[in-house]
Amino acid sequence: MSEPRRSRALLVGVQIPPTSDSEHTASLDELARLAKTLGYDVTGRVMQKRSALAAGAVVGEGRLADLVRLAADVEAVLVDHEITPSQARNLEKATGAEVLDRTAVILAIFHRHARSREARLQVELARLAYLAPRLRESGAGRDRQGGGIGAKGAGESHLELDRRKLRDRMAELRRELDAIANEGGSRRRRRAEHATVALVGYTNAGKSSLMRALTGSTVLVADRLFATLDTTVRAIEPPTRPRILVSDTVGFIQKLPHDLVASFRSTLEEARDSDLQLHVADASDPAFRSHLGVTSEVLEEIGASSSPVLRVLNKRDRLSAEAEASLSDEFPDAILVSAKRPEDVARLRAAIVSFFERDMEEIELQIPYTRSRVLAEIRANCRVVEEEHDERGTRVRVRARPELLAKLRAALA
Ligand SMILES: Nc1nc2c(ncn2[C@@H]2O[C@H](COP(=O)(O)OP(=O)(O)OP(=O)(O)O)[C@@H](O)[C@H]2O)c(=O)[nH]1
Ligand SMILES: [Mg+2]
Repeated sequence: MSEPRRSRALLVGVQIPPTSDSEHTASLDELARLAKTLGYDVTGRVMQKRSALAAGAVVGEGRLADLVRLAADVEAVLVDHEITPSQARNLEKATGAEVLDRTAVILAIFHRHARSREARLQVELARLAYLAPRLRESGAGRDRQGGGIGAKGAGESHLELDRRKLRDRMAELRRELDAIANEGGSRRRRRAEHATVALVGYTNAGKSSLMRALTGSTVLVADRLFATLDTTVRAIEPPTRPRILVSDTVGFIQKLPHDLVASFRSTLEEARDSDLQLHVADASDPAFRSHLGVTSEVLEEIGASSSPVLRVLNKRDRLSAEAEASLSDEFPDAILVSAKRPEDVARLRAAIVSFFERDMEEIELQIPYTRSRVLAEIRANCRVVEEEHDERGTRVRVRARPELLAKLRAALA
């Protein structure tokens, strides 16, 4: 039996100053991985240096001939930056292949990987946000046949109608997402008493693998980009006292469009509201330094850059001893781990626990026997250092986060 033939794709990259050669190549390598995630076999690359992007053509005349020749047997041409509808049309005409820009490729992956209702709504919103500014040009032909001069009262032109429909649908999607976010908001408030850690970082860095290892959850781990689109929250296992909750969420990538980031707002709130962010990077990827930079930039963009950060350099099992040593020198505050090594995961767990230890306070509480519920809550959520029983009730010395201690004090007052 033969495998169904995979689709083939040609990559096109235009290097515009101040992008360096190595940045340009890294960006195309990434596009190749995005293509592979979508199921394409990449057959070649066309690269060109230009001083600026031209209005009509993606590449210059000379390169276009090469491109057309190389595109003869591919189904898709993937362009590494955003292009206008007319550029896409021109290129489609010239090559006979489907033309997608980088954002369209990412959106197609998101569309394929979205599972939950929230993720699906977020992806649809992102797709419409991508289409909206492109509607003018692609709808221009039909616009002329629509409500022309003298057609007053005949209503809107097709273009206006399309635009209005798009706006309405986007507003509806935002309302639905807000409603989901509100449910999430009350969940999050309930969690406010717990210590929270957010796993954030570049796509494929190993966030979900660490999530599994730290919490024993069964979130999806896959060697493809944007495997995770939903946010999962689980407590660290074996349990800590107090409990520490870990969240795993969508990954980042270079040139992630602002609208796409914005549409994942509610899932990324997890990162914003966390007490500690673990910035996970794949240390075996030569580009991981720029990945760390992108991670910080995106977090800043969504207003989630105020939490303390612990850098986690993952996949150390793929590094030589020398590489490990030089990374430890370069990133003295980072923790170097492999999600596949239990002793490393234990070390990461210990680092997380000790981060929260620093924040904890110790107090003594007197709990009357009539308040057994409070005692149960203390046992569940605090570290009990000492416990004594007498005729008045139970006296405990407990360590916990100040917010929780304040709540317990109030409950006993
Ligand atoms: N060798 C090695 N591979 C790892 C390690 N951690 C994760 N991987 C692999 O890297 C790939 C991506 O891992 P994930 O945990 O899905 O990465 P992620 O950061 O959640 O990625 P997205 O959800 O797509 O953003 C998988 O094939 C994992 O098995 C590690 O420490 N060592
Ligand atoms: Mg993941």
